[in-house]
Amino acid sequence: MAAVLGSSGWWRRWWWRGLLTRDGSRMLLLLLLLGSGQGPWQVGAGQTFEYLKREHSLSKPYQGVGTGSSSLWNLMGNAMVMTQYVRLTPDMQSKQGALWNRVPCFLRDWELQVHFKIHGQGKKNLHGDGLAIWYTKERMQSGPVFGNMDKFVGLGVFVDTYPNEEKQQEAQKRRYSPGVQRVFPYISAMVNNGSLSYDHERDGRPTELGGCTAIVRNLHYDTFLVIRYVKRHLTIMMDIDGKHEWRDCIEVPGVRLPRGYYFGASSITGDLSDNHDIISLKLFELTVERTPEEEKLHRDVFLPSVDNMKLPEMTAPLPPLSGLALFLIVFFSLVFFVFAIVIGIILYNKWQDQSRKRFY
Ligand SMILES: *[C@@H]1O[C@H](CO)[C@@H](O)[C@H](O)[C@H]1NC(C)=O
Ligand SMILES: [Ca+2]
Repeated sequence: MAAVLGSSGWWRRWWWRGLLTRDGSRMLLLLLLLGSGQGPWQVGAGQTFEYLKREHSLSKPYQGVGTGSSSLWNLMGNAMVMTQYVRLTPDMQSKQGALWNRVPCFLRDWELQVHFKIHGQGKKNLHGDGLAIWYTKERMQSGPVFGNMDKFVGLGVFVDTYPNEEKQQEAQKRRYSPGVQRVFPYISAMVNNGSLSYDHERDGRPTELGGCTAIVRNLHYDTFLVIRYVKRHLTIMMDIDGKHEWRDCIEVPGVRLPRGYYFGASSITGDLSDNHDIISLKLFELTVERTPEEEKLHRDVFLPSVDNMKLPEMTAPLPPLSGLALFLIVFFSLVFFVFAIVIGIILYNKWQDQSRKRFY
């Protein structure tokens, strides 16, 4: 099919539009046009096919959600299934909820489209804390990171609605330098091998792979997020302006994620709250061509990692002072101190001499 249709202009436009479409309706139209109900969905420059994977997807009516072992999705905490959405948390203090896929995902290249809604009574910056989308080794754990465990193993994408760090700095009467200020709500991503803690007080700044501002609360149109993982390239885009277009947020090459992890979504409220709703999660398998070199390069990994990852604020701790260094520092400090006192006495005497002279 790629060979036949690959170079024609109208077809390329279709691909592109398909790429920009999240609601499947146009996709269905195209599939009908192609006359194949289960046909592939072409998204790239002739080598990418996209299939919806029902076992990793969630949509209305939420029949596969429940507690049974036959359910595709399990709920946790305060999460509730409604007719039009799955509510992770209601707009009430100290709630947490999550939604986890029961089927591990063994796809190599995939795209997760998240249709979500965050809304509530709180005024600007008086709402929280946001929601997270997960692809992790563990599932159904509760904890402090948007309702999921800390030191998770895998990928976390956070839609953070409350600027903890900024509020703390304000309280201490300190100001951000403009270059480092992040405007909230803010989307960020983190890859963890289980060794890193998510720093809630700093909104994950020390461990973030990238991020962008995303004004997503209380909007009257639909808001979407897409997480695409192709050839170890992680791309996160959003459609939150009601324009039906994907806008870039995060792009990181060299992201190694093992297969067989679970998709999930979670949320937490504290003193501040919001309704955090998931309307749908659609996982597409992306079929991409790999050169033999890429095949070799993209072998399975057992721990998540990011190539050439320099965590900006993980500076190496200073080596402990050796005994000799400590001795020298103390010694020279003492020498300096004595020297300063001697100089001081000399100057004082001189000054006294002079003032005495002035008197006579
Ligand atoms: C886990 O990640 C940390 C921080 O990125 C790194 O220092 C450590 O070497 C990693 N551990 C393994 C076993 O790869
Ligand atoms: Ca926060």
